[in-house]
Amino acid sequence: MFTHAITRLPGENFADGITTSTLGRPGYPLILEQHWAYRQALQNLGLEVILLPAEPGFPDAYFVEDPAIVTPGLAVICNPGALSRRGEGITLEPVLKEYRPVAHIQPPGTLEGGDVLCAEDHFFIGLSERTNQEGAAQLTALLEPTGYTCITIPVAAGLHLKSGVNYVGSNTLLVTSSLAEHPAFTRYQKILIDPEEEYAANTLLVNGTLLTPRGFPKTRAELVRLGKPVIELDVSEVQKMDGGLTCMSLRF
Ligand code: CIR
Repeated sequence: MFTHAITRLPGENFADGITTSTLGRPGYPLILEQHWAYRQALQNLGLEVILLPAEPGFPDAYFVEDPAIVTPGLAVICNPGALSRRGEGITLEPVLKEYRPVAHIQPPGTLEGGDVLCAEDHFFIGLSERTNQEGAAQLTALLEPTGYTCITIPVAAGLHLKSGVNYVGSNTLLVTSSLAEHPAFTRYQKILIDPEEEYAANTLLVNGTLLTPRGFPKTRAELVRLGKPVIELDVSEVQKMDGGLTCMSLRF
């Protein structure tokens, strides 16, 4: 069970963050509303939600999932592959230190939390434009002694590994077709995402409830079939910045 979530307020300049999206420029009042609803949903699921102030120097910093990883025994400050995001971990570190011992990914290793997917006692680490083999090896060396197994997965499409696959409990992965056939996923049940709904692969399991982006009815119907409560959240402005539901919090 998660008891805490760290979040960060999007700054007024959040639209200056990195994006490949062609959905248009996002609006500030609307992302604040969507971020509030997201925090509220986590709180309703029993989490204490920590809200950090915006970081004007780092427009992507409200995607707190990328600069750090938290496991039951450890917090890891990442070295993001995106140059404009290096340094986001500095203000997260003192907060994480209140809860966990903190380790660091060192250059030339790069790693972003969006590439790190935990399924029970196993970690999948995406090798992407943001996360390299050296970063993955450093994380593996930190996690394996604490009882986890780790495996790397090449990310050919999308920003991060979790843009294309997420664990939804019950030994089941919600996965896009480009990742579904990876041999590391053989032992899981799979919900294959409809090609028109790929964004919904970024669905978040929190204490037995699934948070999924609004507007993806086929995925929603599949998730409902799993028998867990499903909550839809509008994250249109977050999607415009290539982000999603997992990216906006560190759960532990
Ligand atoms: C970036 O490109 O770094 C941000 N605009 C989006 C990060 C999304 N994070 C995530 O998927 N974990």
